[in-house]
Amino acid sequence: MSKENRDGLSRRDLLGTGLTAATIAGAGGLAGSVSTLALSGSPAKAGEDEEQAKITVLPGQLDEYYGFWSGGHSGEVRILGLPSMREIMRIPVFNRDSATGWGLTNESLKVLTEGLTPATKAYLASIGRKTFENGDLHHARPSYTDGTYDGRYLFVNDKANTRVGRIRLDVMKCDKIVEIPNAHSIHGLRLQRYPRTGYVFCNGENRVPIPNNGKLLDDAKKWNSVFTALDGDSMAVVWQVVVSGNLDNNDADYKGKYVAATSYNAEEGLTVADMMAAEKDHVVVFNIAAIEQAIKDGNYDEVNGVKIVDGRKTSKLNVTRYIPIAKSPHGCNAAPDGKHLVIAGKLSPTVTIIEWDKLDDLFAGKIKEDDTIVGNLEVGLGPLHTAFDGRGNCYTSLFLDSQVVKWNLDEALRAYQGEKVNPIKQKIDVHYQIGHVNATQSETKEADGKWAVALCKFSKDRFLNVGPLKPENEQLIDISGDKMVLVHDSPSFAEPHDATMVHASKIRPVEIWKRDDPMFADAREWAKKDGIILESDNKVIRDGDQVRVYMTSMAPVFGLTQFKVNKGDEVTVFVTNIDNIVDLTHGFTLVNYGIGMEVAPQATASVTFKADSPGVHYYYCQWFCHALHMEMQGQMLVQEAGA
Ligand code: K7E
Ligand code: CUA
Repeated sequence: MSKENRDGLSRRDLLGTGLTAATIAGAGGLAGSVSTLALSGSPAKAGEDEEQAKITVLPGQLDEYYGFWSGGHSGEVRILGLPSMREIMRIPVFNRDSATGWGLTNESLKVLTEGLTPATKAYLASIGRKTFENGDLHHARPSYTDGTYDGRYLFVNDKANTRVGRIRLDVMKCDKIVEIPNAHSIHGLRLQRYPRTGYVFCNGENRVPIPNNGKLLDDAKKWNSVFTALDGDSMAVVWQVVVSGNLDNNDADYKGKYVAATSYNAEEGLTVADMMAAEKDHVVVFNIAAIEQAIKDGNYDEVNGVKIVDGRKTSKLNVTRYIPIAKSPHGCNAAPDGKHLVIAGKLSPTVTIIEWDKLDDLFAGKIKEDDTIVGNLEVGLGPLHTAFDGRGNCYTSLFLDSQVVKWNLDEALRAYQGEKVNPIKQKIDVHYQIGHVNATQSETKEADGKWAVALCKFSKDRFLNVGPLKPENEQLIDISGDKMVLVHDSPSFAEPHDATMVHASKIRPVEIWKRDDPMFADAREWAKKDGIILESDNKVIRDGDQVRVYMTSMAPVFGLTQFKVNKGDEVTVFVTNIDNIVDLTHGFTLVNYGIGMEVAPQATASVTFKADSPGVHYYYCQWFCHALHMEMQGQMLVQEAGA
């Protein structure tokens, strides 16, 4: 590793002391301040073996937690095990996936297309596409019942193309994607915690004309951000609220009454300079019952088929409140005590604590916005997100300082009352420029304070050099004791955006598909029409120039080892894996046709294509399944017209 860089400083030489954190910040042109606290970033030598033993999951042993990782602009979700940090599985969502055929199969294309708006479908058709090919998945949140995880679903946002997806945790596959009308770019995404999910709350980040149909282009003052409530069961948009300013992150309380969102650009400007003009921005609070009442009372507009309630600052409807906060707030995290909400300052070196229960009085007009604030603590530079350990401590990521700061919530409340306490307990270096921090079960009433994960935007020199594009770095921190201890570095390809860690006992995936699964309901419909029994028939059905090819797969043979079609036919191949054996997945890859798909045990998968390339085309099973896996193949014969 070269010692020189643009600053004439080696990053590696600069690790591990308080001075260096400030030097890095300064060298990078970032505002620097020397922390007054002693830092304790590197694992202490004594006890290091003990720490490594704690995170060692021996071969054959299982992890204690599922970590659901947001894949950022890769568009996917990854499942890691904690504490080993082993990547166990990838779930394609907004991306394409060569291994599983996500984006190629009829089943996945249905998920990827059915929830798009008519305008988007028309636009995509005009450029010859069926769906978007990219996504930006920032936040993955497991569903709740009564304030803790219930193992049903994982909801995810797409900042790039204004969508929300749902992953079924029984099969670990995405089963629904909806585009959110009227909003522009879904960023913050959190879930109703009580009584259950329930609502999925989605922050539309950018301000646009509503409807965004090519009018009002020069009148930016009339543009707005939109907050959306989806029904997590049906994935239908239930209602929207127009707000003032731009929405960033959000979170819901533990009583099912309120959602709060950080909001920047109170100025409603278009340029960064305009957006930074005012001293204060806001936390927008949404009163769920009041919004539902406004809808009942008919106090809404209907735009693109969605009921929109006016929640701007000027609204008389009493559905929102704007709590002034230092400008450009970012993270919005409900504490597991059920009482407090922690807002991270981003540009302000502070966290601000809001008490949920005071919001009743705020909406009743008994107190002022500022009266809901019960704490304000200076924590360091660039505070972004906060995690909790269930023992009253908070862990806030500091982007500019490249640190995680541990502070005590109760002491922060007391300090705000004037008591002489120092709520800051420890700061630990992380590498480097941390975005999210999260901890095991942190976002539930069962926060258990075992492990935290620092999701760092830069790895710089922490791993072998792989060229100009470096991996990011996710770091495991032991938070079970008095002191945080950094115990593990994991490189990560774009992007370890955020993660939620769920105790393994909460997640109960199946081992084998059920034959009546909704994922392949369409295939069952086709089979019924064609008089086919998917589990046993191997037949070609011709219907004009539409050809449906039904076959089973059972290691190591396809039920059909050859079929013939005519050039120009529209062919649909249905493969049903009749192996009733755990971990016996087959595949179907059609050579020189750009087709490959996964067929897991007891699943049916299908793909439709035009047989425009004549000749002999082999298909084979690409998923290793048997000693004779190589021999698991067949041929599609495509006959030239008149041949
Ligand atoms: Cu902080 Cu998109 Cu979660 Cu980025 S948001 S860090
Ligand atoms: Cu079936 Cu490989």
